[in-house]
Amino acid sequence: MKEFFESIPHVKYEGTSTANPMAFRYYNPDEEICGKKMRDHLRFAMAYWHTLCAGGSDMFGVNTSDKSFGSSDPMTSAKNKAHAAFEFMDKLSIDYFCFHDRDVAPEGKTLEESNRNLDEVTDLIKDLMAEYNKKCLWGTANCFNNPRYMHGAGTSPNADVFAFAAAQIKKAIETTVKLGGNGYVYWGGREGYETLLNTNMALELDNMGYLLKITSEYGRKIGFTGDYYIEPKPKEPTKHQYDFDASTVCGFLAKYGLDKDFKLNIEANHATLAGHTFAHELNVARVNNAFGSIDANVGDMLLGWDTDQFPTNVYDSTLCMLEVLRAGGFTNGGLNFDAKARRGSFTYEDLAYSHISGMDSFALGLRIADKVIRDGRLDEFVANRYASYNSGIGKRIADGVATIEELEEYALKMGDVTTNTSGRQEYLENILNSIMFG
Ligand code: XUL
Ligand code: CO
Repeated sequence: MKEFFESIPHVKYEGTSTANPMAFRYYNPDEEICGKKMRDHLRFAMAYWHTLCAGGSDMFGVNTSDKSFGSSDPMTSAKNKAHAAFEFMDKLSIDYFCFHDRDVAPEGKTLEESNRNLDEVTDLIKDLMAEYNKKCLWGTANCFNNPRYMHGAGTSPNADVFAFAAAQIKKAIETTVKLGGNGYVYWGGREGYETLLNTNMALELDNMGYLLKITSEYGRKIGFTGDYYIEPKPKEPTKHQYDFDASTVCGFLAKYGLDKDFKLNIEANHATLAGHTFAHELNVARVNNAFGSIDANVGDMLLGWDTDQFPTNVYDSTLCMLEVLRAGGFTNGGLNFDAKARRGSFTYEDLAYSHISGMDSFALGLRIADKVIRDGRLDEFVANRYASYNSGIGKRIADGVATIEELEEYALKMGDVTTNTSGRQEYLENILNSIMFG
């Protein structure tokens, strides 16, 4: 097969002294950090839709980057794209990929034709996975692009659309199983609404719960043993997306009895759109036993939409990796670069530079997060801050045995609280800086 990315070399770790922009300065895949190789901590994945498909178009202009990979015939282009995908992952030392059904093979005129296209291209992808030793982090169905999904998929007011979405998801799960996917993601593409004037929210939510139930149960029946994830997002494309944020999704999962079989895929840009930090959303997932996987990207604080930029903010990657380490690391999840180079960064070299910058930022974040944990001062501070729950009345509260009468008697005897101590936020921020920058 012809080489597609001739200007991209095999990118290697060269350490911090290198000035080579086609090298890693922090990501050394086989180096061990707290007992595990960096590649196993980070489990980097390439997002097929951005890296192989997105051409830089926006509301004001057409593509700036050619992603047809040498053919205008959709099936030939899809097969060339598969070869290009594995060449790219190989050159960048990316071990995993994530895909939507419609990223890898073109949609046909009927569902049957679409399924046939998917089978044909994924036969090739399966061979390429074996040849290049690459794995599938997760698969998903694109139930938002086609006009049939204009009012949603599982939350469409039209039952025919619900049926079509169910059939499409069934096939996407089968395809994920075929490729040995570690996970399957549900992102509620257009599952939300624009106006209550035309919306039956109760029915839409019940239908969405039912769609997740029957499709996820089907996956288990055909031998899918990986994780199911919901990916929260508060808005865009709809004004009110039902999967608003991690907390909302945890409540939804519990209501529809799905909490035992679903975790969360947290995306940084979606967190900030919901008015949260990335670390907050990861923490909510962790404390609800729903920490699963991550879409690593970043938005622009001055823009109110999903810009899907490559993440280069090392504070964010450090706080993210702290959450990952505290969750005990990834099991089936990983760091998927749901990110695209800017429209003006239109060359193949930019594809490499953007992945290198994202991978190095998270590798550095992992190195610093490990130092923060080994340093111990932040953990020690937090443990001491809650020490009043380790004995006496606090322990009785934490154990859930303190009665309301007992608490009243305790408060009356106290007269007033005189034991509050400083939260020391600035002191702690300075500790973090000193660990990061020496
Ligand atoms: C959209 C988004 C999706 C999901 C997969 O904002 O993040 O790409 O990650 O459908
Ligand atoms: Co995403």
